[in-house]
Amino acid sequence: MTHSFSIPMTLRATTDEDPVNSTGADVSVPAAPVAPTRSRLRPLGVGEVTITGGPWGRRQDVNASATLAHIEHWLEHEGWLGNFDATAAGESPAGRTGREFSDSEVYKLLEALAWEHGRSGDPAVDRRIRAITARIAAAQDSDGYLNTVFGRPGGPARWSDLEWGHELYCLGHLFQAGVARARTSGFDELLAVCTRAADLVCEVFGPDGRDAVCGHPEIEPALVELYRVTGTRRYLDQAELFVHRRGRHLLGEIEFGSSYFQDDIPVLEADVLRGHAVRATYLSSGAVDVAVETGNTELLGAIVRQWENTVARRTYLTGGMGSRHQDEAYGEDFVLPPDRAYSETCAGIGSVQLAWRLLLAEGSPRYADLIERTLYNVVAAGPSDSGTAFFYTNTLHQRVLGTVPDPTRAVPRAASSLRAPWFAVSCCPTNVARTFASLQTLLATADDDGIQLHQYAPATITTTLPGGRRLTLSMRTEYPRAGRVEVYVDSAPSTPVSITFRVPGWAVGATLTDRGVTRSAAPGTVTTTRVLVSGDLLVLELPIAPRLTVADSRIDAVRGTVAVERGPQVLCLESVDMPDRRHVDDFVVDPARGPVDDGGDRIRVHGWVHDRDSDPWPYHSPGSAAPQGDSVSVVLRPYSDWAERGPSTMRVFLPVSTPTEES
Ligand code: FUB
Ligand code: ZN
Repeated sequence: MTHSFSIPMTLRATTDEDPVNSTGADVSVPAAPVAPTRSRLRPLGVGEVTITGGPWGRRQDVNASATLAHIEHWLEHEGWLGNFDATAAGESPAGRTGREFSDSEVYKLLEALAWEHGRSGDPAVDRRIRAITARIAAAQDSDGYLNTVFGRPGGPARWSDLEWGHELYCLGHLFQAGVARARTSGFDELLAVCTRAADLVCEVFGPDGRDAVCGHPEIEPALVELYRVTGTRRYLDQAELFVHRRGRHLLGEIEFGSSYFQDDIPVLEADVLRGHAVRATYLSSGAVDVAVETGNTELLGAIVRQWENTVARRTYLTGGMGSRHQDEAYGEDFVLPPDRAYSETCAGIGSVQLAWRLLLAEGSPRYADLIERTLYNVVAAGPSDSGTAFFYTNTLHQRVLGTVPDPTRAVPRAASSLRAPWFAVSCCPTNVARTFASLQTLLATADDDGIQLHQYAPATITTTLPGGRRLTLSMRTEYPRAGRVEVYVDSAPSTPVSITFRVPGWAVGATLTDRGVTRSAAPGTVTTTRVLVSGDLLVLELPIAPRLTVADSRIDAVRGTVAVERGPQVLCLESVDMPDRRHVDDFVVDPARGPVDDGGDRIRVHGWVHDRDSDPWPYHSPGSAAPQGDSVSVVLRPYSDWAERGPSTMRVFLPVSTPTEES
């Protein structure tokens, strides 16, 4: 597919206020994780959008009241916070605990706390941030170096293992925490720690320094954001260098091959995301950031091309990415087996981050479609309702009953049968926490003409459009349980304003009603432009009746099956909902009878229960298999809720009864 780009106009300054407040923070920059100096759409900050209820509101509340403290407890319990104290005392790395990248979990917690503080203003959260910042700052060397593994007496030298050491990766997460803090509370000690470290990175890896990259991309988007916060051009230049150095085999040979860390093909030349899925999405996010800030349309085009091919060939129905367990990586095109789905929660988050950047750059609703799919079916599936247990991988087919993990111990790595409180590699819980703490920033954007609504949730949105035009909207909805989205105008300028609604790709038959006039709204976007007055109501109706979905026949692993979706949610069958709690693999769908909405989150499908346990050989000539068994109907529920009721077998893709299998 060919694509033409222009990197669009500046949309930054939109407030009447003094652009620099008393803390030194630039208040014209949205308090959001991604704040381009120019882009087609302008992100809104944590203070401009408030989620007031619904499933996402509940997730934010649980994140604030349970998840953040849970994470801090585990960081102390495992000694990953204590590593900073030991480093400050000159005692590390002897007795150091955790993997080489455990510093990054502390930084991701800090980032989550910063966004949460920006959301709630809770002084207790502010105190947590200050306390953790002090421990981190104490561990920083006088020249800016900061890491609890490398560069310590008796330990490995600085930058001595770029393939696996994660030093730059960890600093990237530190910078994102510093950016979050600066954008929500102004410049403080944390940002000072960041700039000291970033200056050192530029010195060591700059144009005259080491021609090298980190084995795990992450510092690229972080340096761009640090540039956006501080205005220090060398941070952007350094990010650009890192992006363009990759793909030139600068990293040493490893068992998974150089594609694992995207060092096989230069970013400009690659056609699809490959290798380790988190690494790929983080690198691509950084490449978009660099492209947007430097006006590099070729680079932006390369990432769009890779994104299109990845979505078309390497993405699960849930939005999940990665089908290879061995290296947490993308499989070849159409290798998307549901029972081997790796679909790491972090890869889902990385995909959201990438799609969000592309949405800001280009404005196309297709990016928000993928964000919605991934938020509902990967990011929401990761944590439990309680916010204190997590999936690391997100399988689409659980064949064996899981065992309940010990709540007092970290589990080895990517346990997928039931959510666990903590992992030895615990990247996912902290990633979920920072995503939920800043989730409201994904709902809407602005441009010179008005507001674009990308995600639907009960919320208030208030912003200032160019020319000092204040606009406040309230969104009321029970989405995704119901498809009606009401948008009330609370206050508006006297000049015309555009309100643009995203119509998801699956929402065929949607309508928009404005001043009593209803018009149809095809998938894509629908816009109203007029002078709005307080009390005006716009109503978007999205058809969310459950629907059957079949996969491209090249996804061989799910041929002969159907999935059921309802609105943005992928549904699944769990054995706790089977007659007599039978194995989900015993159920076969009758495709002649569509899914029926049973009310609440329950969708019913009809089919048969097979009893094939006595079959001595699972292969037959067409038409000679055992006859279908009892006719039953079973309840499907949102995939994101699976395993909340204890050990269960589960599947998303349900086999269809076909003439070739049945007699
Ligand atoms: O390597 C750091 C993080 O740990 C990765 O992003 C995850 O996939 C996990 O391997
Ligand atoms: Zn992870």
